[in-house]
Amino acid sequence: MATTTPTKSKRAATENAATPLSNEELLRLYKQMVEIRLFEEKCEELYQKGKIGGFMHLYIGQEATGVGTIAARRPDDNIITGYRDHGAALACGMSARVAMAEMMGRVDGCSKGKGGSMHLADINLKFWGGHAIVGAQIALGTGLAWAEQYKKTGAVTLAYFGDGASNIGYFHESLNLAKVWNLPIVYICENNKYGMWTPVEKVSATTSMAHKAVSYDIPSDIADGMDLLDVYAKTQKAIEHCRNGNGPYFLEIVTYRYRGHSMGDQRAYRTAEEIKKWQADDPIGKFEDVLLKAGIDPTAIDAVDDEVKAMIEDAVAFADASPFPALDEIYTDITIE
Ligand SMILES: Cc1ncc(C[n+]2csc(CCOP(=O)(O)OP(=O)(O)O)c2C)c(N)n1
Ligand SMILES: [Mg+2]
Repeated sequence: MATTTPTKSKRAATENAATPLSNEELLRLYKQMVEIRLFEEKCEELYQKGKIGGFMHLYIGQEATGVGTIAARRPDDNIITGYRDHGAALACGMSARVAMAEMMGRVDGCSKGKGGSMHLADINLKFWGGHAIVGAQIALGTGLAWAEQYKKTGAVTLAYFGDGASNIGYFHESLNLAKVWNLPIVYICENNKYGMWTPVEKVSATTSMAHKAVSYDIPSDIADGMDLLDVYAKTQKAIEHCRNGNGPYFLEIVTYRYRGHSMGDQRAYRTAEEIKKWQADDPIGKFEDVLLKAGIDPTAIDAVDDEVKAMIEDAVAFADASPFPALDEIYTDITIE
């Protein structure tokens, strides 16, 4: 594919292999992962040029988690996540134009240019954002699930958070209440092995995130975050559990972020070998092999790569042509306590 980050498809697969998805759907999900990767590679470039400011946390390496889980949701199921939110926003259907305008602080962004990278959101897509306070989205997501239960909508909430966030009070209080109230929520822990630059084993009593659900009597599973089909299948099962009135479910997704915690992180705390090892299992390269095995023509894959490249260029041009918010906008859309 067209990314500057190494992906590993050898394009050698020839036999047809059955997958639970149609070829059209496989290509659509592949396109979403490529869109996230190219969007973020462009954001890195724009950040270095000073076109994007503030904090920015990249999702590169974790694309199969966002795309694979969101592909399994019903359109009225809620999605809520932390500050590493670009992947979820795009997978929920936010256009690259609107997301890029927000990244660049322009009025045509989803938060009118006032939220930036960490505050992408669009409630029409049932995407409740982007939250900068570690773990806050676990409690907010639990509230969303409670509201859906109260209104008897049948909608399930998917709340995403990191391994680091599993040590915070919000996590434990939320899981407890969700079980007590039998809430329709899937807690999705994206275990990328680090909270900022601290390895999980230094700060967590157990390195198994799924194990933490046991103490709240919440059923759990572990998915391979580099394998979209595994993520998709396990999320489907989790959502079904919740939709059938069986209460909360916990899904640990083992994944890896290729980039630093945020821009400016020198990544001195991990080795080049470790990063290489994960990249050899790249979720996009791996999924490209799934497409080839399903009999999809390589030229169709190349065409998707080209289409996404053009889409990202178009998004940058759109964002660049959009104005910055007016100064008097600074007091609108904010909550003062
Ligand atoms: C309440 C709170 N404490 C600390 C921070 C600073 N902080 C930002 S990200 C982060 C690490 C979170 O790691 P993890 O939950 O594993 O998510 P990841 O960044 O790996 O996706 C910390 C401590 C914060 N934003 N909010
Ligand atoms: Mg983490």
